[in-house]
Amino acid sequence: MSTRVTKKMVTPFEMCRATGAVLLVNLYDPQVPTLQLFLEAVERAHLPLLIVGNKLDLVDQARVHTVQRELGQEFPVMSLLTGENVPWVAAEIERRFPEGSRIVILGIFNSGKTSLIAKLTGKSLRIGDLPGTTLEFEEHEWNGRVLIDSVGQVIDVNRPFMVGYDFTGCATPEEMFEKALRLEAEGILSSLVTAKEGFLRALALIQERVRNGGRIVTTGAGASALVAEEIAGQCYETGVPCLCLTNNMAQALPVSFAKGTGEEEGGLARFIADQVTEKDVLIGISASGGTGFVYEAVRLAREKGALTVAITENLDTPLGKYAQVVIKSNAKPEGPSSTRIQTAHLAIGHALVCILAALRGVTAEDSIRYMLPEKIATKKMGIK
Ligand SMILES: Nc1nc2c(ncn2[C@@H]2O[C@H](COP(=O)(O)OP(=O)(O)OP(=O)(O)O)[C@@H](O)[C@H]2O)c(=O)[nH]1
Ligand SMILES: [Mg+2]
Repeated sequence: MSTRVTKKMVTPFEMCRATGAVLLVNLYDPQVPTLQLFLEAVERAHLPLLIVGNKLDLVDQARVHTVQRELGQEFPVMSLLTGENVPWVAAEIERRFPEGSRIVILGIFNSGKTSLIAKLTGKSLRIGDLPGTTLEFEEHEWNGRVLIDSVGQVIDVNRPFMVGYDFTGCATPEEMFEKALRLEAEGILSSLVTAKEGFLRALALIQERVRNGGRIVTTGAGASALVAEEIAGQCYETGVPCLCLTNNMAQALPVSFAKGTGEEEGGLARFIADQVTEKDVLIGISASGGTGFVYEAVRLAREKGALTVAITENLDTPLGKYAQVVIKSNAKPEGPSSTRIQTAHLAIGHALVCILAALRGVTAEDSIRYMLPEKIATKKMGIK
């Protein structure tokens, strides 16, 4: 089974026979709606719970308060990187969960679940900033207790999270249809707050680049490739020079590119970054923020002076770190399938291109002109 499939597998929460839970909150990118689902699941399972905020080193006190307010809970905060408050948290885990406890460490990927277990047990474990470093539940002995590492995407097996929507309570296809469309719209609306600041920064910087003759280059993989194509298409229809390069086009581009795609993502990243000049804008789109060639192309393009923008759901990822400006959607929670995220990314892309066009004073007449087919005289069939 490939790791990708493994990553998408949902491990039953109850199967790990936990008697207690620690929920780690990534203060840097808390993803409150998803945390709320974790809280509901823990409550339904009647598990004693300790909530702990991590990555204190990356945020200020005001941020901590905002997250606590949004989550409706006060909780201790620590930094596993600097060690701040970690001894206190370790003592608190011992105090709350008696010997013999089976404590499941929950939290969205990259919240530091495995880092916490490594710190407590002194073990050397697989830790990394790619979403989904831990792909299975793993048990670790600690002080007469068992710490259970979990997969960042596991939320609640009582709900059908393998699909984009939870149709619980829908009796007819009609109700499902209404719910699906409402959920898609909600994914866009809940991105309003998280995306706004990055969007406005990106807009101003892109406007300047386009004014100075720069192009917009878009990239993404799979469903995000479709978003990349759509953004580029809209750019073209509003008179912005653009280029879209995705792994969907492997067969249509040079051999070295196709080869690079199949063998390692580095070749593709280099190919994309090579097409971007220092005048251009590279927009990398990745729902997870962990698509290798996308974040690597962004890193390389930024190195040569291009403006780099990420559209992603997850700030605390390689793409989030490498891009100069991040436009963060907030379309989760919905489990491994990401329909709502793509819908939100499309809406963000449409807004970007249309606002750019409005600010450039593109008129209806202009835009019709950009869309009209232009005839070019060509030879007759059969003339060699
Ligand atoms: N700045 C900072 N980084 C941290 C802290 N704790 C963990 N990290 C980093 O965050 C990343 C994710 O850590 P992991 O322990 O792998 O997170 P996880 O929750 O197990 O992630 P998954 O296995 O993907 O679900 C790693 O790069 C860690 O080094 C912290 O307190 N501050
Ligand atoms: Mg982990």
